[in-house]
Amino acid sequence: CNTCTNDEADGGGGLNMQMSNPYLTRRSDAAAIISRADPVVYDSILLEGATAQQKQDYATNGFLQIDDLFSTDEVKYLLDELHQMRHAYAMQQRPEAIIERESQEVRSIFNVHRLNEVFKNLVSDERVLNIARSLLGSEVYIHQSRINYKPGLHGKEFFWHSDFETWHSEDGMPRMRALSCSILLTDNNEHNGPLLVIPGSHQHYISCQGETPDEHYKKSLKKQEYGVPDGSLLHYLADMGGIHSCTGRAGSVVFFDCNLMHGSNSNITPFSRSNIFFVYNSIDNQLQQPLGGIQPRPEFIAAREDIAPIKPKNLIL
Ligand code: 6CS
Ligand code: FE
Repeated sequence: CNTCTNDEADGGGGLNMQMSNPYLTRRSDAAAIISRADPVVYDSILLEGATAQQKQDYATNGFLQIDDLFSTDEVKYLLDELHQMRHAYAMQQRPEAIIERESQEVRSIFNVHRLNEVFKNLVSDERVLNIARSLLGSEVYIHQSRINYKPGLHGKEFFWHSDFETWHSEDGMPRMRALSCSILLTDNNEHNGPLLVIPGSHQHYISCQGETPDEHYKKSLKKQEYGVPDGSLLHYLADMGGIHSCTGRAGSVVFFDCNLMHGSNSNITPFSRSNIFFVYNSIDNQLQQPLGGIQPRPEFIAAREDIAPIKPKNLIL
């Protein structure tokens, strides 16, 4: 790559990464749309989990919703844990607790699979883990976990974005071989800010304009302003795929590809929209250096240490 400067050469973890990296982003003031250069479903006959139909739906749409996977009693048990954590962490002002920008409400708590025994167990529940392993075609580990509380009245939006665009540029995640598993712990209806997705958008990678500021996560987790897709390209994707609202009862689960364009609206209803998110990453897709020579994000946002395959457990919570 005889045009890149030194920092660009080191940005992707070495010159060869720069030359072979189809997912460069935040490198200039120009946005671009690029075809996905990775499979969506990494098929493996060895790993039971998703059915053939579920794999086909996930490959086509970029997401898969399975309703009522967890019972009402299990949801209540998990919700109690959620509320206990919120109270404790808000009081302690820990870095993992992200406070809403216009209120003192807790927006998110990160790293819950390492901070809480119940959620540590939940990531190995075969009802979700095996779907993830079978879609990613390998053993998996947790790249990131978080509770998004989206509290009633004050829960603010998450603007449109591709998670992979952030995880590739700010965490050095090499390829599109990760997915988010969102477990609905309160009813997600058309009023209280459910996950909005653009079906099929996972097949297109939007390279974003601008340059990642230092310690970007201190702002982006409250309101993302870099790595935000260009409006005309968003329009193009939405014209092509439409917008789908992932509404569902508490206990339902939405699996979505790391590159699916998604977001959610603010919640002005009095009813919280609280979901827990586990990001399963293939064990063969571990983090390298972020793009552009920026500092890696903290361990509670992007796991680099103690990486090991998660073994499935048959749990009744
Ligand atoms: O920066 C991140 O990793 C987080 N940001 C968003 C908006 N979604 C993915 C992830 O939680
Ligand atoms: Fe996201």
